[in-house]
Amino acid sequence: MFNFFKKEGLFEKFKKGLTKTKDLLSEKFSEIFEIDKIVDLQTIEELEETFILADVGVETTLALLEPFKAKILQGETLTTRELKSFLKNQLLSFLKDTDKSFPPKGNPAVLFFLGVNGVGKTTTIAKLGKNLKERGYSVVLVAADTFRAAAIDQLKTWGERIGSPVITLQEGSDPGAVIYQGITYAQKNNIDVALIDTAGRLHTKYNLIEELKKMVRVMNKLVSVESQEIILVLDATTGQNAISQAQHFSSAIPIHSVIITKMDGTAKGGIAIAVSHKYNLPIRFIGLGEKPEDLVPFNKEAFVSAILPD
Ligand SMILES: Nc1nc2c(ncn2[C@@H]2O[C@H](COP(=O)(O)OP(=O)(O)OP(=O)(O)O)[C@@H](O)[C@H]2O)c(=O)[nH]1
Ligand SMILES: [Mg+2]
Repeated sequence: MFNFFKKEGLFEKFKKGLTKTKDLLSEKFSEIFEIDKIVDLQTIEELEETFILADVGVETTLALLEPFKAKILQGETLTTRELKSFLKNQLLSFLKDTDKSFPPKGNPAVLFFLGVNGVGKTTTIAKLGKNLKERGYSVVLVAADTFRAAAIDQLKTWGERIGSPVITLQEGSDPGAVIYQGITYAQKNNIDVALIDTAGRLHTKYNLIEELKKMVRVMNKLVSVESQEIILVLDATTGQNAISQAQHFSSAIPIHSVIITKMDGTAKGGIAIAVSHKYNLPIRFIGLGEKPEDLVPFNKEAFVSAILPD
């Protein structure tokens, strides 16, 4: 997975893209960890405040620091240096891994994107489609966002730019029907990866979630679960709301992974920890800007060392 983008400097780019979150956290952390001393409850409380400020969320923050609080309450001594090293491991364990290859194996592999309005589903599909093509995969884009004519046109334009076929039906068509056509097209034409764009929808709207379930059922009839990846796209700038989106969507649909976009513009990068920990979801990529090369694979070691430097 980490070889997905083999280009130079990705690690640096990843760290640079996290600058806002890093700046917010590192100032506080450097105060806390500056001198090696015995940790007291006040130190833990300062850490709690800092994580909550970076949108790690109250529940995940408490879970993250609970073992250290317990140690102190039991009268164990812990130095700030020890705490930092334990905390790093704790953060790493909160960020879930996946052993599934990307793209998944299948003829075709199907990547299914969902999320609320404007999070970056369509542009992420374009970025990934371009990258997959550069790596020698044939791709097809499937315009299952039939809600607006403009959404179909947006995907068509991307398809032209990256030189990939785009499967569309008229505005207002059943999105399941487009998925059926898109996947069968890929099967007939021996296309490696089908990327399915869906309409942005509120995670709280019952009928829109039911529609999503129906789309997944159509996909399941055509391809095995092993060859799919159902990807929830979240916008980092929405902070705690993104966590609520992860909760609602993952209780309705079997989400396999998450892509967090717009990480470049926000200090709310802590949501990666909360989403991954609370809903057991691996983070595949993060979006660090609007250009194709701004979508980079998530690397948890780099993430943790960016927010908690040595
Ligand atoms: N800064 C920044 N902007 C991004 C990123 N990803 C997407 N965007 C921008 O977010 C805006 C919305 O992107 P779309 O891809 O149209 O979002 P969508 O989820 O398909 O939207 P709907 O189809 O309306 O639900 C566009 O202006 C994108 O360029 C990112 O990682 N960083
Ligand atoms: Mg879209």
